[in-house]
Amino acid sequence: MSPFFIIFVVIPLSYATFHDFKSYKDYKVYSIEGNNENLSKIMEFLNSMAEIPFYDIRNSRAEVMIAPELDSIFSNATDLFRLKKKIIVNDYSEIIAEEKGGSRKDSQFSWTAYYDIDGIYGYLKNMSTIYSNWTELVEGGQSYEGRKILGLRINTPTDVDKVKNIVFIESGIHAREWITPATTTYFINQLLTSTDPAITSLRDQFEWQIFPSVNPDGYQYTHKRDRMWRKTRSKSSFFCHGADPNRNWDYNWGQYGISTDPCNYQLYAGSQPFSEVETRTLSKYIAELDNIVAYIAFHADAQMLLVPYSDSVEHTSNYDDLIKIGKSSLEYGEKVNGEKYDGPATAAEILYKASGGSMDWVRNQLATPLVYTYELRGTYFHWPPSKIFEQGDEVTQMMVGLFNEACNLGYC
Ligand code: 0X9
Ligand code: ZN
Repeated sequence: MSPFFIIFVVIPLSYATFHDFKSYKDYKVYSIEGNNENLSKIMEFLNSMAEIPFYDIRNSRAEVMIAPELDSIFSNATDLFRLKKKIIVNDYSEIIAEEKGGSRKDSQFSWTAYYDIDGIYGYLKNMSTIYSNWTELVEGGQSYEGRKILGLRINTPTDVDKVKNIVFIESGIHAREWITPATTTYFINQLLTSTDPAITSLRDQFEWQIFPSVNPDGYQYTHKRDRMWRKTRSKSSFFCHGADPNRNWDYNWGQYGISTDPCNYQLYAGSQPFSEVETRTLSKYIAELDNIVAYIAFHADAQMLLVPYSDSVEHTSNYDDLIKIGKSSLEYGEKVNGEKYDGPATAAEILYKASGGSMDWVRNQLATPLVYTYELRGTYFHWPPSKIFEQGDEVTQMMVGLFNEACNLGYC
């Protein structure tokens, strides 16, 4: 082959292949039904053959995203394993196109479009300047590609000379769950600007440490390259990247709901606990905060409220309180849009068992009394940009309901 061919044709072509935004043209989402054992087997088979951008197995049913070139293999495999299949999304690229079409005002952050990491960090910086008397930009850790994990600390002055308890919000640990950073900045905006007494008193009662995107490399990758990316962006093997940052924390690491394959697209737990710089640095930052009363993680899109622990059906010492408080949160949320969430309950009871999550580590290591994971709404990590405010208002009220009941029960 001529060296000119390599320089002028092969190199630009491969550059384009690896550096373009993946279109997901004609990728379908299927629902398949059958017994759990066969569902696990088919997923094992498909995962060994190709990259499966998304799958989820629950209660004799799975949802799986299939590339067009895998379609006939998938069809044969479902016949072989005697599984019933149904198409639920015909072309995922159409969903991505709708999402990209959000309306944004020039140079102004809004909640009618999705912003990349620079947009989100720009917003946080801007707020820390506008409200410089009682907010501050904080650095919760670093990422593999050298980004900071930035958050906003909100601490309004009080008459009483008392150190406030901290509410810590972790959002966007899974890169593709776009509604979580958007909802989190929406909630920050509510705390900063609302005049509703329920929200201003919530703001004043605690010190808030809010991190909209704790996996900034992964999040940026979903904007620039691959909308379905979930993990970090570290090098996990010669050809593969990333570990699931919600399987990488040092509590029962590597036991349930994980993969040991560095190329597994969703669930690789990392080479060891805290192998990822993001979880290692963030956990250190959190451990140095003395008085966290509540740790809240936002995920999408199972529409449920989870309490620790995620890898066991065993209940924590204040489980009954967690459930009461969680119920109040969901009741307040439901009043906004009439939406019901599953739970509160442990992930092991209503979702699936998963080890190495942040929520479990925080509860076990720091004995933080109130620990929750909110799985927000959406379908296949998509939520229309025109409706971000709907999710934002719901979550704001969920926070009001959560802390109302928490204070009633003496946690404030
Ligand atoms: O699997 C997860 O990490 C979460 N679901 S998601 O679809 N957003 O990926 C559930 C998290 C439950 N909590 C822990 N495993 N700690
Ligand atoms: Zn998640």
